[in-house]
Amino acid sequence: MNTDAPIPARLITIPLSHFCEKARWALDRINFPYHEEPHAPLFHRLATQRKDPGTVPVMLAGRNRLVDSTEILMHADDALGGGLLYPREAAHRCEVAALEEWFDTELGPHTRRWAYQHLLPQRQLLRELWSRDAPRIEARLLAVIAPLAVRLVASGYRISPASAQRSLGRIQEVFRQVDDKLRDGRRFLAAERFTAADLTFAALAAPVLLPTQCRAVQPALETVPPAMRGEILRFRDTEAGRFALRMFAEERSPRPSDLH
Ligand SMILES: N[C@@H](CCC(=O)N[C@@H](CS)C(=O)NCC(=O)O)C(=O)O
Repeated sequence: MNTDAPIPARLITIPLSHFCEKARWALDRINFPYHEEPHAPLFHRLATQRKDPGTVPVMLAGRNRLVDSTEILMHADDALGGGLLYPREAAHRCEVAALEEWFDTELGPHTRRWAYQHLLPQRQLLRELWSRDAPRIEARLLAVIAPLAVRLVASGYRISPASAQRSLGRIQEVFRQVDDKLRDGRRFLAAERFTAADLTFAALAAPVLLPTQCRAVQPALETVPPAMRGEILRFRDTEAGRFALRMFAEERSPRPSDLH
């Protein structure tokens, strides 16, 4: 037995979460050894610690406890020698980090709020999405606690028709600015090659695009309410939307089980 084999990190996730897809994609991309521990919402709190921020992804890697997706990407990149997700050159690295921060704070929370506004009333669909890939016991208990989870999600993310409408405007503005960046024909946002900036934009835009290659749990386009479907088709038909879909198609390697 090879006793030097690295112990895989533990990645605690909610399968529906696009921030978790950001971390998962990064780890898959650079072959960082990890094992995913998916949980239904609320149960993720039992898998994390009181002193954590309460969100996932959380990654436990050796003695390191990373409680934010950006920390996870930076740690994994560093651990494998650097230069994989973030350019080594300082100016480029700063640009990638700034774009990642912008998408984390401006895109991710608004795509989530917009998607939940459409999905919260679809109780059956929502429960199916929250249960998928979760431990069986949690999926069963969701039948009982789903109404509480819906209330907590609605209040925690301050979801209402008016706030979702404002979020839609904020997403459209990010897409417009990304459209502008891409206008000069560049293939990637901040460097000659794929970086954490491209990955973060695509992963956090996933709720408004539903890319086929996305490994977060997501609804099928045909199953979402017509107003949501119409908006998704409009986002897919923008430069930024096409860019994110291309990132998924070209830069998200297939899962091993899809290769057979
Ligand atoms: N800044 C955090 C945000 C992560 C985040 O918001 N995660 C959401 C899921 S998309 C979460 O865990 N929500 C559950 C909760 O707040 O209880 C990161 O980048 O990791």
